[in-house]
Amino acid sequence: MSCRFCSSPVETVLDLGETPPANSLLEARDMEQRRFPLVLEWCETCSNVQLRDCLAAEDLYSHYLYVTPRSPMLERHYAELRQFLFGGGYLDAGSNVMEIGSNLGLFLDHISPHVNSVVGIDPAEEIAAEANANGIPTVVDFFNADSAPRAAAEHGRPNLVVGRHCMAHNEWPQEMVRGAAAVLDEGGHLVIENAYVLNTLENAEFDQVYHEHMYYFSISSLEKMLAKEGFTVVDATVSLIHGGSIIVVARYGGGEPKSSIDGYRSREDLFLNAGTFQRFRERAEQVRVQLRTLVEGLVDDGHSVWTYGATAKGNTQLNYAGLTHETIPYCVDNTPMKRGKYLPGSGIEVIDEDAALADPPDFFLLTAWNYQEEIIAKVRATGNFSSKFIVPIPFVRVV
Ligand code: JHZ
Ligand code: ZN
Repeated sequence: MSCRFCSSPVETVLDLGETPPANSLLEARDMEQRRFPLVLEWCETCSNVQLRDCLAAEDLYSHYLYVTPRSPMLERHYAELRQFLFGGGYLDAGSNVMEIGSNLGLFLDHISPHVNSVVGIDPAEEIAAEANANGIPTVVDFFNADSAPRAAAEHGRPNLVVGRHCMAHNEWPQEMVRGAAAVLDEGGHLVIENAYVLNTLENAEFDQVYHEHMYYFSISSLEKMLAKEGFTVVDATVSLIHGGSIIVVARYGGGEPKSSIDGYRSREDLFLNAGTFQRFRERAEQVRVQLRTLVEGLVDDGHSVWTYGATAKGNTQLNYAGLTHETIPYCVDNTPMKRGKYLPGSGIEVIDEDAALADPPDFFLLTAWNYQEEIIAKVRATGNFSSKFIVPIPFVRVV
């Protein structure tokens, strides 16, 4: 296979086998599921890290089940992101903001009191309908150079386009960048937030690999893609959200990068090499073996183990470790749309948080490890001090 950005040959980093798409939860456990290979590759020439086999966006997102959770950690993140964007002069009270893949519109809801206007574009019909019902104007569409100008004609031309955790969700992310170029004037900004490949590798987050994630961006790889469409990366910051994310600000029509960008580039140059990818693969294999051994051992000894968080990541963990409903009967999740459904691959039944907290298991496997503190605090606040938590990433441990 070859690099989708520069056509050079690529190397396989990690092969997680064939799995169903992570957010395709099942109505019934015995429903037929299509499986697709999950293979991560690295291009040494341009430092792009990509998924080998990409599914069509229509198949992945038209009936999407991921809705942004209500979370204090996310609320804090929105406030920090707003302060970063206002502090850098990328947003002000007169700004019009357009969000790509806005989901329920929680970020737009957060910033709307501080700016002139907001609009979201999201292909998931049911979720966009809910956003509109909650007062966040949301257009049902994939974001590209056709749909963005249509939305701008109806809702106003944006000064800032933001795409949070969606730039990697498409085989051809350039199309989203072209959509931003089609609606921004010179001096307008495109802000991209995405899981940061250095964190993914450093923390052995092999579970960030699932079919929705077709790219594992660095600042260097984003910079090259953005430059082709007339954007210059001028600023960046990192956040702990989702296991470590980068927030990159790109100015349309050129600009002067802050000196910090050089620092990111040189760290990436140093870190992205064959040895790093080999260690990543070895650590993923270690987690696979340890997780399976620990959970099966606990269940053999008569303990109950459920998972916490019907996450996309969790499905990669469970399917790679070969854990199913035979050892783990339930997954706890507070998303109404996921309740009563079954996790793809493992067939684990998703149950409501309240029901689970009333009659908890001996162990929770924290498949939503990115919300570790928040979830443990929530469980303890119900008076449950007995359930222990298995945290799988960056290494398997019980807390
Ligand atoms: P969460 C998703 O990944 C998918 P996932 C997507 N592809 C992506 O890129 C990242 O997000 C950013 C539940 N929960 O956000 C809600 C509780 O039940 O880690 C969610 O289903 N109780 C877009 O799926 C899940 O956990 C709680 O208290 O790996 C969290 O999913 C909290 C805080 C969450 O993402
Ligand atoms: Zn390449």
